[in-house]
Amino acid sequence: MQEWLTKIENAVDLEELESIRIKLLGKKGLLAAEFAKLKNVAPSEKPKVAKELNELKAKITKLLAEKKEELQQKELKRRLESEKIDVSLYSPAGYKGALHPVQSTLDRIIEYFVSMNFSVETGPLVEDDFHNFEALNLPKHHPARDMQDTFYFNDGMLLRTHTSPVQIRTMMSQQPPIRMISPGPVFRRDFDLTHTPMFHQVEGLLVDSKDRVSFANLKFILGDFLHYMFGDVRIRYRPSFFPFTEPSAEVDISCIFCDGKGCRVCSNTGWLEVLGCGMVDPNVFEAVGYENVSGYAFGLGVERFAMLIHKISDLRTLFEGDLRLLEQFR
Ligand code: 2NL
Repeated sequence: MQEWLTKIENAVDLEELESIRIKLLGKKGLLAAEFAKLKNVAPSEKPKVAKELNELKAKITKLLAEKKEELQQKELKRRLESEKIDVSLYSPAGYKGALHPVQSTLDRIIEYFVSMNFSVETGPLVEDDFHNFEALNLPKHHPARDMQDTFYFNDGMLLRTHTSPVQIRTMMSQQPPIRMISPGPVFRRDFDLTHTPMFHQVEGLLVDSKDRVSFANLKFILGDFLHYMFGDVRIRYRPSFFPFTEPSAEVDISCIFCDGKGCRVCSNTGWLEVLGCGMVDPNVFEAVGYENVSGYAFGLGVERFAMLIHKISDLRTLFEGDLRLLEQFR
């Protein structure tokens, strides 16, 4: 038997140890054979022999378990050593990463407004009804709050549908003057060729005393901004409506694909809609406790800007994570 104990001790891998275990403790193993011989042992001797056999079995079981643990540790150590990744190694020559076009577009938008002394503010993605709707002059039962447009949690919280709640939070924690933009992801229950459930928005807000902010100021900064983003384009303002601004306008640039002559991208109108804007509605100022102030605000979709700037025709390519897209932006 000592010979078998030595074999256990000398086993080099788990496979060998398992074959030893079967040979010793298996149904047809050596110990089973010894136990079978018990019936031939004289009754007076039986308890003693049986006790010895049981002790031997316990000893073997314990040795096998110890050896198994030791070999497993050895195997783990070997794998950790052999599969180690050297993060300091150089990657193959010429293989460079690239910024996603949505990120580089966002960077450029932020760069413009920072240069104009706007601060960059962020806030929670999971919002409450007050900051996302109520304070923005979207009272209960307003159609924009419809279950169909908003992702609601069971406790009444929701995924923000625009970045405006960041402006609300900023106005409630700071005093005017305010000059800020709020970039970030927003969420809507909308999924088709031209809509994704998550997209990125940048909204801007400027608030100062009543006599210091006008629609002309808004037109200047947006015109300057659009020329910075799109180069030498013509700009027009169309009257529009948003619950949180009054008056409100949508801003178009002359089509950058056909220079305003009319093509498929601009549906033969010669114009592309790129921004929504307006003077902040007095109800919004009342909700945040501001008095005797005036302000302008605007909002844009970053994916739309990225698609126009890089002439990407299918929105879905921005979300597929296909490296062939990024390879074109290195
Ligand atoms: C669009 C239009 C807009 C705003 C966003 C705003 C925020 C506050 C007060 C007033 Cl706190 N207005 N934001 C104003 C006008 C338009 O976005 O087309 N976005 C993609």
